[in-house]
Amino acid sequence: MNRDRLIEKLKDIDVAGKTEQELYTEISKACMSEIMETPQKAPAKTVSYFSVEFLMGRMFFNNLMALGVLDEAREIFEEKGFDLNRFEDVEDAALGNGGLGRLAACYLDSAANLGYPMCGYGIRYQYGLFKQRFEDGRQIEEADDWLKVWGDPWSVRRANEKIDVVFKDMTVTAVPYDMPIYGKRVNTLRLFQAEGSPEAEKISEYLYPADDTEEGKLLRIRQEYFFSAAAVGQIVASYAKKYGANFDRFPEFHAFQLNDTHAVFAVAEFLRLLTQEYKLTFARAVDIAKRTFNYTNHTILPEALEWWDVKLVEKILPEIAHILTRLHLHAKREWDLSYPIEDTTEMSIVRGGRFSMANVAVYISGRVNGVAGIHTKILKERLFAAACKNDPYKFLNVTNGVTPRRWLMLCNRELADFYDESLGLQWRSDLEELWQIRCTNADNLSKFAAIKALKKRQLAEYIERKEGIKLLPDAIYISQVKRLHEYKRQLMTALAILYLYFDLKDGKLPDFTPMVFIFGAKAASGYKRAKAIIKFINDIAELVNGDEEVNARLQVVFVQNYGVSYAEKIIPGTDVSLQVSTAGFEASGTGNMKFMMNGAVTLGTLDGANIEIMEKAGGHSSYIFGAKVTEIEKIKASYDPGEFVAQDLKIKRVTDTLTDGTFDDEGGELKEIYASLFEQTYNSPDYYLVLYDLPKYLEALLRVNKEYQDEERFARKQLVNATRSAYFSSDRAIEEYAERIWKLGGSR
Ligand code: 26V
Repeated sequence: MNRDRLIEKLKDIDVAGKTEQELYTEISKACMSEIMETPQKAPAKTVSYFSVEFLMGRMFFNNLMALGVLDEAREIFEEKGFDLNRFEDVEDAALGNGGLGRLAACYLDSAANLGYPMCGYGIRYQYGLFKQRFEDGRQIEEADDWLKVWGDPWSVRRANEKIDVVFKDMTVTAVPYDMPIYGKRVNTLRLFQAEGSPEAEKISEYLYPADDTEEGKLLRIRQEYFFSAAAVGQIVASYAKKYGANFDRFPEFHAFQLNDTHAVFAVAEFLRLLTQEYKLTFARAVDIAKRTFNYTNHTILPEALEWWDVKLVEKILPEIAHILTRLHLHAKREWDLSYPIEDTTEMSIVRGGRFSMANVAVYISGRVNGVAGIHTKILKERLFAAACKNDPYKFLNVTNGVTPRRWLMLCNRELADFYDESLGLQWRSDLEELWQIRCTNADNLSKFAAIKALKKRQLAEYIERKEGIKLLPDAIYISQVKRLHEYKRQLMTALAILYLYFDLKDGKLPDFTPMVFIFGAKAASGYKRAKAIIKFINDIAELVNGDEEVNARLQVVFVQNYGVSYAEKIIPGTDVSLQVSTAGFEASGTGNMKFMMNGAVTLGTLDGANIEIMEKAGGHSSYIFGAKVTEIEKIKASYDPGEFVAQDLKIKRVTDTLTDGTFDDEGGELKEIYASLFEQTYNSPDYYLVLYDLPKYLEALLRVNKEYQDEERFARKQLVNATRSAYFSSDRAIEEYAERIWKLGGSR
């Protein structure tokens, strides 16, 4: 990359008479041409990162920053009379739905920046995660036709590298689109687009098509096999071109990472190629696979674990079904020979006529990891207990991380500038340097507080523009932004807000510091209860914001279409980060890390990476509450939410609003929520202990409210969080993967 040459190219771009889209494409292409000319050292060993989601967000600003031309480009175009901020309307590449997909994007960024060779493989969905807006407080979904207006100048179609993927009933062409990931190395994210018949093209149409029908399930299986087989096919072919059919050395040059189980068909395809095309014995092929594959688990929720009916797989992929069945027998024989006394049913690949994709992954992987300390412990003790007993060294923890480039330098340049002025530039490549910032120094504190205040004003302006709501200027900004799920307990926050609302109306909170609650979340299309919770929160927002008696002290806003770009605004402008999942359910969380990096304090439960965040920030800089994972089983044994509420009339008053006509419930949403709390539905009543933890949650919120009054002390807590966040950089996480899992040694 030649920076001067790029600057010249940018200067040569004429803005006159061009549409925003034309300019966007032209500037992006100028950057791309420089990126593509960067010379590459041939890697010794490459990581292939298989993921069904890559939540890249907007590439424009990130890439200009990575190329070191963002500021200058702004000036160049300013002079030409064009404000680059207009590209804030460019669609996010939202080819993912949450933490798992955003993690993949952060890891690509870190690997490139650290100089590790890593190639991401996934699907180039024509439509990303649906766009969300609210109508009468309800979520409305619209197709995310992300390519339509702005195109995709950051990817290159590689038609000459297409590959056929063969199903029993059709052959589909997988055409790669390569997105360069610029850093110390230029890595690639390769997304395959399905081409051929209209049926074939459906494969890369939507992210997570509904799988409640057989047709839907078959489509999901097709998607998974499609990108896994395309990637494996290409990698294996290019190896064979160099080394012939001697695959013994394959693991020296390749490490495969399965980002959850969606790419587990890659295992079967790998075995198929090695045995059928290159004539290895099955046992040899399995041995090589075992030295190549690794698996990261991202959730213990039973409904998210993948099981595919053997019959269904046989229908469209008979050979793959056959190989998985053979692998099942192979594994069983191996266990029988090595571990004669263990009952291995739990770790079986085929169980009850279905393939357990997680068990395939665990069996074949050299390393299996969880994504936070507590999560890995749960994997070892519960989900994969039998496998762990047989092979304890296979399991390890790598706590997640987030890229400080997007989540600090890009989204909070004021804070980054402050660090530059205080420390020089070294911290930018080694976040540990931030430890040197003195958090007790009055000057530092007032500078930090001024930055936080500025980011809050910027956020308020943004929300006003997008949602038409003016946030209270002098208030504590408290955010809960993440996918909508019962275990994440947005409902508990909603009930807490109602509680505060009634107390304020009753004059019971005389010294209350104004609080603004900001929500952002999409509910999965078919997840009725999650949608009901959105409606409920919007009802509460209407009640609270419209009530003159309280609306100068309490405010609620649920932003529409939350995604990566919205997060880049909300996170820096937040004082308090809500991470209140039921202990044991949030594998890690990564939003919590982004908030910490931007100096929000965590108010949360001892779950996922919160535990490690609190350890690093120290008890004084976090607000911890709620049932611990070790207590939950015991609590549930005797817990009766009806009885619990009857003993606390103030809580009862809050839950009564779900049925007493406080809110109109024409759509039956509130009834649905009420049932989830007090009746046996698909889960036991209040399965996620929303009511049980509510009193303690309120205490913690009121503690924050009180302590915020000492502004300097609160700013100190925030600055401590920001400057102790190095551990949660994805650079640290990738170093761990490189060393402990991929064994990249001298590969960079
Ligand atoms: C499951 C399903 C099932 C229905 C269709 C949509 C859908 C989409 C994704 C999943 C699996 C979700 C797995 C996931 O995103 N886990 C998150 O991974 C993060 C990165 O490790 C972690 O921080 C979060 O705690 C974890 O929930």
